[in-house]
Amino acid sequence: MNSDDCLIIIDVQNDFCPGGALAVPEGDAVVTVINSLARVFSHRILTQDWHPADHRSFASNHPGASVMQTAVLDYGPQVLWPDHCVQGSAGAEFHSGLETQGCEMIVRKGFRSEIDSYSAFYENDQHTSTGLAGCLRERGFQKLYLAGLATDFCVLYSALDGRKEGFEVYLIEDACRAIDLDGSLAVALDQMKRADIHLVQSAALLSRSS
Ligand code: VGL
Ligand code: ZN
Repeated sequence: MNSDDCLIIIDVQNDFCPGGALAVPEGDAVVTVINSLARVFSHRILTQDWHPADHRSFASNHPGASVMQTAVLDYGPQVLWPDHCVQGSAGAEFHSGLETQGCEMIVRKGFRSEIDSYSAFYENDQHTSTGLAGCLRERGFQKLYLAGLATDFCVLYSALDGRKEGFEVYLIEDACRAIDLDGSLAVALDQMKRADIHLVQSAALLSRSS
């Protein structure tokens, strides 16, 4: 891969893996794929979902609400999740098998109690910036390759915002897994196609550079 390519590893955390609070089916299957990609990308960045216990995306903070229900918050509709990725908890840690040592930056998101943040670039109010776009531009990256969890939430919104910020965006399909809430995976793949986000498989990237 080239020096202006960056692998962005989204939310490969215990709570999104089997046994976690918001387990994505086969979520842990992305770990070996992402570790093998580390061999061919010189630049890797991690994101970490990082919520305070009183976070508004948690159903537990809405009396009478149930998990996976949609609520209307100040910025619009928001799925109410089980408590997950609470700052400092074991569930918020990266999966223990994930090779994080060579990663150059960790972007934490969702740390404001009132706003959720699926995207690595903008919080769910679509206005509050994480600062990532500026960092990537200053580092001179042009092509972003996305991997991680979950395809239809944090990976999707990161991919769409990456395009909006002018990057070329590639989704490494087999390095991601989806929550698939009411058909959300199919909708996500369609949205990404329409936004000119390229779908690629890890094998193609691995063979290209070996
Ligand atoms: C995510 C739901 C809530 C994700 C994060 O990483 O896709 N999904 N918080
Ligand atoms: Zn979250």
